Amino acid sequence: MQIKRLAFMSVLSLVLALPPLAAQAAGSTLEVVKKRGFLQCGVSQGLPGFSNPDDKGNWTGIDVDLCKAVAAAVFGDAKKVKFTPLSAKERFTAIQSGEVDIIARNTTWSMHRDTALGVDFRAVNYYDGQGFMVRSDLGVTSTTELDGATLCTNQGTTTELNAADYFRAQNMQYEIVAFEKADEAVAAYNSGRCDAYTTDHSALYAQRLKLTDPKAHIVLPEIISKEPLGPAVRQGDNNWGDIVAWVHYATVAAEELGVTSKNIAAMGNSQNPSVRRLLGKDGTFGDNLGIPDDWALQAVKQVGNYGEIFERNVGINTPLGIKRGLNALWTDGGLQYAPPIR
Ligand SMILES: N[C@@H](CCC(=O)N[C@@H](CS)C(=O)NCC(=O)O)C(=O)O
Repeated sequence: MQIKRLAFMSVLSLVLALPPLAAQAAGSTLEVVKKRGFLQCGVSQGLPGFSNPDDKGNWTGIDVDLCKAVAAAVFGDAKKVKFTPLSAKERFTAIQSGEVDIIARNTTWSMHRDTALGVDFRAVNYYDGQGFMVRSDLGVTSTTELDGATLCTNQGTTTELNAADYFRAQNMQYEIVAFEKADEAVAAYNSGRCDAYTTDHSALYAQRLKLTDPKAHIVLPEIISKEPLGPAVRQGDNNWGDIVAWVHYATVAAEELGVTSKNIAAMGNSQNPSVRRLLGKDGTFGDNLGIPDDWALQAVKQVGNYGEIFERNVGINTPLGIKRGLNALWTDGGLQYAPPIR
């Protein structure tokens, strides 16, 4: 009897020791964001197609749109977001310290970052890989011809580490010149300081636009690494991570279901159960996340589905001119796939 009583007491004290759900939520990122009235989003210092400010300070890009979509889901207003430009080196400290609520900064999801830096990666909004760019008149057509090359790149990136692995595996010599600011790396390459510029493939196309004569440079065909780029949040706030991940998935699900920013009003009358759940007509999916039930509707209406976001920022009709490739929907042979909303 005594033992039973003790066991009951210890279960009871455990239950009492756990703060109620509302109290747990009080210090949550969602509550902080709601109280502040806007989302604080960490982005790059300027990478066309991903996060790039114009002269008036308006940011555009695929990463910028992810944050706008989260703001639309939380506040019903995609404009309720401020952007903090971060160098590659600064980005993890900024999320750890609470300076930003999310980093959407062409950041590679790697095991070390996910497990040792106090951050959680929750989705991949752009599947990429590392490549090299050289001046066409160098006469090099493959990375296997880069023995002895000097490479310009950014500090604090996976790029430096991959280059080391690749040249070692190929038994080739190289010298790396790494800069804290991306613009310094581009300027150094542009002035002939390095034989090659190396970074994520998408960023090569973006940075080539900044060169004096973009047409005088070619991107070599090899991809030497996997760079799944995605948003990261502070470790330990699962609800906030869920919101960020599911907002991305909602944009992918919308593309899968043929829901666009243009037809979304008419889609509200759809009897397709998947569309109805996505748009918050059936179920309590928003409520489960702690945000309004029209969360996904607002994200897609104000920012677009994944295909619209991709095409607008980096797609074939933009200066970057990138094909969907790995970022096509899984139904088209790509890797973009949304778990079911049900
Ligand atoms: N995906 C890689 C590279 C990310 C990175 O910082 N790339 C540079 C080179 S293009 C960049 O975005 N620079 C833009 C900036 O710092 O504003 C990583 O996560 O380490």
